[in-house]
Amino acid sequence: MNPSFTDSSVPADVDLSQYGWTPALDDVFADHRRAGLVPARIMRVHRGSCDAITEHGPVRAAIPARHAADPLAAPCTGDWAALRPGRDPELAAVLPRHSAIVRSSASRTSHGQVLAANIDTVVIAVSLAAPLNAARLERFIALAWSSGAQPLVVLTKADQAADADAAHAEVGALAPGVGIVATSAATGHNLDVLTALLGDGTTVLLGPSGAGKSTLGNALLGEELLDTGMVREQDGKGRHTTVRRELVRLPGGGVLIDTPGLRAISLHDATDSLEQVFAEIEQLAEGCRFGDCAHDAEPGCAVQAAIQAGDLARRRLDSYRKLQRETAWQASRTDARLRDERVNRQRSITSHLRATYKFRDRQL
Ligand SMILES: Nc1nc2c(ncn2[C@@H]2O[C@H](COP(=O)(O)OP(=O)(O)OP(=O)(O)O)[C@@H](O)[C@H]2O)c(=O)[nH]1
Ligand SMILES: [Mg+2]
Ligand SMILES: [Zn+2]
Repeated sequence: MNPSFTDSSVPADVDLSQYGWTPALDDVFADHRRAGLVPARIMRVHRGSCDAITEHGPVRAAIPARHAADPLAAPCTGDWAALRPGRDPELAAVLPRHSAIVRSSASRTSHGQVLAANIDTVVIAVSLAAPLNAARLERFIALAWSSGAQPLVVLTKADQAADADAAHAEVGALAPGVGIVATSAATGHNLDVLTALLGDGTTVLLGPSGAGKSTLGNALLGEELLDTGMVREQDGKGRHTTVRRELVRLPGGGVLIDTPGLRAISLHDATDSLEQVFAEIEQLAEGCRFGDCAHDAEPGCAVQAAIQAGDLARRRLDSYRKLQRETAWQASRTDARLRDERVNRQRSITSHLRATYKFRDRQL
């Protein structure tokens, strides 16, 4: 950590544009600057503090407890923040996000959990050395679309693929409108293509444990900065080697966020993104006789016709329905929570008003 960051006489030694800072953010930050705050991008979050990069190098900044109250607003890796400099730097504000990966948290509340913020590309790592899990890939793609960033499927371990072309085609059928590139960190295959695709934006690596996210990250970095681990012999599953979300700068421009392998992905607010994940079904549905066709037993159903003709896998339709039910349920939980919050807020306003009037009445 660099304590000199508190001293404004020290010239800036980090160009934050290399970390994704834009002129538009300069405008957003103007008031913070006037208030004596400095911009920083959050690289890593700890309990009660974070590591962030500033114009004067990396610092550890305290995160006041009030920022943890709303999990969706809590600072996370990739966030731009306004820090109050000093001997003990402190996070004062989180800037508005242009994209965020939000999954439904495991808790009973309907709050989401932000995995990474201000992402341009979501790389979904899929190992070619293990059998394809179609339903899981569909979830990852829905999660990626709903973030507001561009998904990209990266097939890893191409050097171990039984039939890379067949796997490519299989993934293509699950991911309409999503780019797919097969890579190998072991042989370097297509790493140049991937580097060009990612450009100088912010990329997050998502995928199950053992998919090769950190190994791919190191290959893109050109050095072993990220921890990697072995997979189990029998099923190719990883051992959750990466334990925290971590932002690093890529040598050719752009930044990379490595993440721990996700065990389960619950979608948070993905209703719209499902239509993109299952774009071919939505397109077929335009040919159904009834506008509100449920693609069950309705006459003139183009979706069922495509299944009969072997043009659409029944599994895809089942999967779509399952995820639709899940997001509808999530949405109803969110609605219930918002309603409760509104009621509580209203109650406290009412009791406050009552107390005020009582007080005034007594005064009169
Ligand atoms: N043959 C081959 N093995 C690879 C390749 N990429 C990764 N591996 C191996 O796959 C295993 C898991 O790699 P990691 O990079 O740790 O996987 P991860 O996705 O980061 O896993 P978590 O951090 O647990 O989420 C390691 O043994 C790697 O050596 C590749 O391109 N080819
Ligand atoms: Mg890892
Ligand atoms: Zn139909």
